[in-house]
Amino acid sequence: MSTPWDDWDHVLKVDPDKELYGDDTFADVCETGTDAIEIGGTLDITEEKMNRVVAACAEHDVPLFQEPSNPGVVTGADALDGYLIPTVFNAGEPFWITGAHKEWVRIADEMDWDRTHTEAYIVMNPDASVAELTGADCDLDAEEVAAYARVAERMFGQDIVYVEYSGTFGDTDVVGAAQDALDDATLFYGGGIHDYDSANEMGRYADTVVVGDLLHDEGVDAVRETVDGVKDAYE
Ligand code: 1GP
Repeated sequence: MSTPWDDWDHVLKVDPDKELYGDDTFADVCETGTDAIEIGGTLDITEEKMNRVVAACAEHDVPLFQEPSNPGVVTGADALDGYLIPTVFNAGEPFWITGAHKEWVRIADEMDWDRTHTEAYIVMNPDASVAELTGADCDLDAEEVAAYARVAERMFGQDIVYVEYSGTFGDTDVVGAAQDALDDATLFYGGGIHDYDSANEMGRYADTVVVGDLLHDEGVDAVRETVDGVKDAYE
C-alpha cells in the first residue's frame, strides 16, 4: 500500500509558536523544495496559532500535515492532508503513549480515520522539551533503539518510526541501527540538521529527514540547503 510519505526525503516542521525568520513569508516556506510540511511543536501551542499557519500554507502546493502535541490543539481544517500523531515509545508517562490518544478519541465528535496516521517516536535527546515533557528514557544504545524500531513495526504495525534528537545532531550509528531493523516502515530522523553537510550525512541513514528549528533560527535559505543535502544523499 502506498502512503503519502513514501516519497518524502525532506520534511519541514513549522512550530506555530515561533516566528518566521527575518522577512521570510509562508510562501517562501512552501517553496523551499521540501516534500511536506508538518505543523506542530511541543510547548504553548493553541488551536488559534495552528490555524494561522494552516491558513497561510494552504494556498500553496505542498502536502500539509498537522502533528498535534495534545488533543486540545487538533484543528479540523479541510486544507490539511492529514494528521501525524506522535506516540512516544520510550515515554515514561503512558499519557504520551496512548493516553492523549484516548482523550482525543473520547472528546472528538467524529474521527477522520482516513487522514489519521501515527508516528512511533523514539526520543533520544534528554535535554529536549519533548523528552522532559514525556519523561522519556533516552539512555538507550543502538541495539535498544533497533529493538524499539522493530517492536514499533512488527508488533504495533507502525508505518513511521521517528528517531527524534530534537535540538541536537544524532548518533548515526543509532539511526543506522534503526534503519537496519526496519523492513517496510519509513524511518524519519529529526534533530540538529543545520546545513547541507548535516542533512546529507543523515540522509544516508534515514528515509526522511525532518528539519525544524533551522527555519525559525536561520530562515528559508538555510532550509533550502538542507533540501539539497538530503536530495543529493538519495541520488
Ligand atoms: C523536531 O525532529 C524535529 O521535532 C526537528 O528537530 O528542531 O532540531 O531540527 P530540530
